[in-house]
Amino acid sequence: MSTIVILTGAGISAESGLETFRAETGLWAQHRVEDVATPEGFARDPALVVAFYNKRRSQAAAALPNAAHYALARLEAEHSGDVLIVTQNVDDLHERSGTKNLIHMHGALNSALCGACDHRWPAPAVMAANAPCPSCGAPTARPDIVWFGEMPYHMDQIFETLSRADIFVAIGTSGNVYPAAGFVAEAARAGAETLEINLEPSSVGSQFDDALLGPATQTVPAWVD
Ligand code: BJW
Repeated sequence: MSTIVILTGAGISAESGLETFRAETGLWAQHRVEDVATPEGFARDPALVVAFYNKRRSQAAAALPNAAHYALARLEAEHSGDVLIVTQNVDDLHERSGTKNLIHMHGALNSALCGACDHRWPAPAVMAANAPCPSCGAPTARPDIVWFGEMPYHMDQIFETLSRADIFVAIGTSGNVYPAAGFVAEAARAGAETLEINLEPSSVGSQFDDALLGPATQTVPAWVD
């Protein structure tokens, strides 16, 4: 029974209408990373950061899973071994398409986190800056998002699964952000076959055994079926 690890990035949700980060007109062309995706940016201007994630939460809520999300859910349901999907995305389109074994390594728009006591709770549709934590009462609620310089979630479980992976597939991610960009090397070291599915080769594309180029709504169902 084989173990399949799938890493997804913003490209899998692009055809659901959610912007990627590094496209010419993507999120990083509209906002300075340092302002909206670092703990220092949040400390400087919490209202700006909370507004950035409120807008993205409402866009994600209005989006629908696409054929690529559904194909991965089908793969998980039908594969006789383990399938782990590790997403860098903070939208909930994988779970809404039926995926169960899922890790949100960069956090989730629908979750709030207390910067003081680490308590988590469901984020309201519109978060307020400096809202109180429902557990400890400190005015330190923040989006439950992993910003630059912070430790991504569930790294032990991810590396443990990569160490016994038979197949590793990266879908719609540019390979610019670590530690996710290093997963292909980790999987290859463990002896896994590696496949990149993307519109174009990523920054770490040469490290994969194979590539399937094209829009995810076509390439992912074609690979799964
Ligand atoms: C399609 C498509 C279609 C489009 N079909 N495909 C120097 C060297 C190494 C590391 C570092 C370094 N200096 C600093 C670091 C660490 C830093 C880092 O990597 N920096 C780089 C800039 C170099 N990383 C961190 O700080 C991380 N933490 C960390 O490292 O902790 C220490 C640690 C050490 C060792 C082990 C473990 C931990 C934290 C990173 C947090 C990233 N956060 C963000 C923002 C928050 C989430 C959010 O707001 O949504 O996460 S940044 C942003 O980039 C977001 C994404 O999840 C992430 C990746 O982006 P993604 O998904 O790849 O999107 P794009 O836009 O880049 O690419 C889209 C792709 O889709 C493209 O390839 C298109 O071709 C494709 N595509 N349409 C198929 N239809």
